[in-house]
Amino acid sequence: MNGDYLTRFLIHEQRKSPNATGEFTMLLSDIATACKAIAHEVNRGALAGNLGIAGSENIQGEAQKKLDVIANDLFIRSLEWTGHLAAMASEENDEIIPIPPAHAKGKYLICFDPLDGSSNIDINLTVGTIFSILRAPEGRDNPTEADFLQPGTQQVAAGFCTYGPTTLMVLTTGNGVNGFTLDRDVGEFVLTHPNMRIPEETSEFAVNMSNQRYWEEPVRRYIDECLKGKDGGREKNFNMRWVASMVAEVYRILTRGGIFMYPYDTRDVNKPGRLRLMYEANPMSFIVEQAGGASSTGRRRILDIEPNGIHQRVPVILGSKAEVERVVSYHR
Ligand code: AFP
Repeated sequence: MNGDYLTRFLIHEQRKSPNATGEFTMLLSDIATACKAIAHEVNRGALAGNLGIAGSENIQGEAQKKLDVIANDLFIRSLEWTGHLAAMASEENDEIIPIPPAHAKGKYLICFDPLDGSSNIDINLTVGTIFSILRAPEGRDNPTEADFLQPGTQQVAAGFCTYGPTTLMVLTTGNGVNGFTLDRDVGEFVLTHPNMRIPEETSEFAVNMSNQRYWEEPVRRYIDECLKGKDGGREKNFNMRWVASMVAEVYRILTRGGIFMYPYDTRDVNKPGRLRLMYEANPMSFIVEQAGGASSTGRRRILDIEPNGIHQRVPVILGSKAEVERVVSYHR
């Protein structure tokens, strides 16, 4: 209940599953520890020489920030020894990350974006970590990339942390969405936002308007109508937000509703969208649906997509159900 530490909440959740072994609970607790370690490095920023670029690139061809690399290393090192994971997949690593032979393996796979919103680091805006947990196939000692390629409906848990004015963790294990605030004095996450729900209606949209000329017609029509508001046939006027950090946008939508869009982009057929399915779109879609919202590419439910690669990109339209359904209807 409200005010509980994360550990007590996880044990309470575990008791709802009669044959739970506690392994899943321990994994979530270890992920929370990894996020606290990342929060510490993010919050030290320039004081620890953590700002600026690392001088390397990731598979996405994006210049890595120092904190991208620091967060990635921290997340991997905090989880590889736990014995709960069979393998990992990271935005920052081309291939899947095997568990070193020295450590026991577990029954879960994790996909993660260690530091989402990196373009915001040097300007001191909210960044975060996103993670998605899948089951590893039974009896497979060394999972392959193909073992990760499960539709989002197969996720057993998903969550994200925001490193902003407060450090917050949002988590779903399939029984709704709960938010936890880090109490730095104690060093524990505290349940402060139980049972988060997304209002079905909204008058706030989030999109990077500078890409407008690359959108498909249904998205252009929807945004045009939002911009015209009551003067253009909609029953209300709209407000706009764009933080360029998905964790911040999704958290805002969980607290007051909204629609977030990184839609299909005609620039590069190999990049149907900017956001990655396995460690951005799927975990956020699981969370949004568990909070009563909806999440679609415009043409199909994101959680139903059969992945074809761990770095696959998809268009993303998620948030308040009524607005997402309106955009989907325009695609028909
Ligand atoms: P970075 O991690 O490279 O900053 O990308 C963040 C992100 O994947 C997502 O969090 C934002 O919503 C989106 O990209 C911002 O994209 P633009 O910079 O094109 O607006």
